[in-house]
Amino acid sequence: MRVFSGIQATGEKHIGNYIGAMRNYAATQDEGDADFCIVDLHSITVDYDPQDLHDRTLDLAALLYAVGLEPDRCTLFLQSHVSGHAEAAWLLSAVTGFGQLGRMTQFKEKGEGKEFVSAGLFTYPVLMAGDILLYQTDIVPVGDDQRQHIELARDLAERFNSRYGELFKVPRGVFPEIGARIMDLQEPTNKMSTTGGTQQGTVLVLDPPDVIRRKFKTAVTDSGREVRYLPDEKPGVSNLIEIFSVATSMPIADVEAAYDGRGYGDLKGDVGEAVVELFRPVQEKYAELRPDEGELRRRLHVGAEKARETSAPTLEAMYRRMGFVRP
Ligand code: ATP
Ligand code: LTN
Repeated sequence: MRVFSGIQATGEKHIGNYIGAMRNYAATQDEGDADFCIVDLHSITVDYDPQDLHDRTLDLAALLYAVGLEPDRCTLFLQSHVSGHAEAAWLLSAVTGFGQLGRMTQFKEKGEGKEFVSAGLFTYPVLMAGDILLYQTDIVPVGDDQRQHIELARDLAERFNSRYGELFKVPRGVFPEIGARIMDLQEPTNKMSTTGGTQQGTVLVLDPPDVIRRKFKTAVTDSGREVRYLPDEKPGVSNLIEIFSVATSMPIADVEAAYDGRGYGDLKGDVGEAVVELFRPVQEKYAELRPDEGELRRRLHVGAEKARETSAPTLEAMYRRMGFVRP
């Protein structure tokens, strides 16, 4: 089985990224051949700073190794190191409908109210589909916000297959049962996000312990006092329960039972503490790995070579099926 996922190179990673995606990369790397891609080409579709992109890319590589990706159990690489990704995006744009892209909610959300909306933001999902399809991927571990993009990738695979002959495997998204959509602690009806959320409501994996505790202590909860998992009625408390459940491996019903008759305050304090403990080993490993840029670059170089080798036959087949004269 082949596993593939991509993660943006900019933005500091938060507990939503960790629970919704990163920890599942680590968990799936032994389920088959796993490729994980830092999608730096995607990062230029919104306003960004080049020096920041450069530094954040290396930060993220160190963080992914720190959460448990092992160079000998999976392939981690930078999207821009494997030129086939940009090529696949162009080729797949031939089977992508303009109207289809216009319906993408992420495009609408990220473009809304902006003075400048890049063409790249619009075609972004085609690049993402290419990322996945080039690796003949079976499963894509992602958070809930990526459902529509995965659906598009499946659609493009099917359209290509029927137009040019069977080539791509049609991939399937896998979403965590708990924590597929972690909400902002200050605005629990909105997804936690470094690009769209509040700073105080976004807990970063690399936040110092005191900052983590404070963010949970000040989390917005709902009216009432009962610690019950009811996402529609009690989005704030339900979000905290989900985070606590993941951080402690305690089923949701047990969390509810443990806080029966106690107030929200206890829960907030305990979630903060559990998350500090959850991130402690990750932060320690990160501090060890990040300074050695030579080693990070070496690992990414090896990763890119492997990724090129895996994706090259599919890229070549795409060109041939589409009628290109090959050198
Ligand atoms: P952001 O919204 O912070 O800008 P993003 O979703 O645009 O993040 P990535 O950092 O590439 O971009 O996301 C990496 C992974 O994290 C994706 O699989 C995404 O589905 C998942 N993810 C992002 N936000 C959340 C969240 N709040 N809850 C659960 N999973 C999430
Ligand atoms: N669009 C995703 C990032 C992404 C991705 C991918 C995820 C780019 N290419 C391929 C899974 C598979 C996001 O915004 N989080």
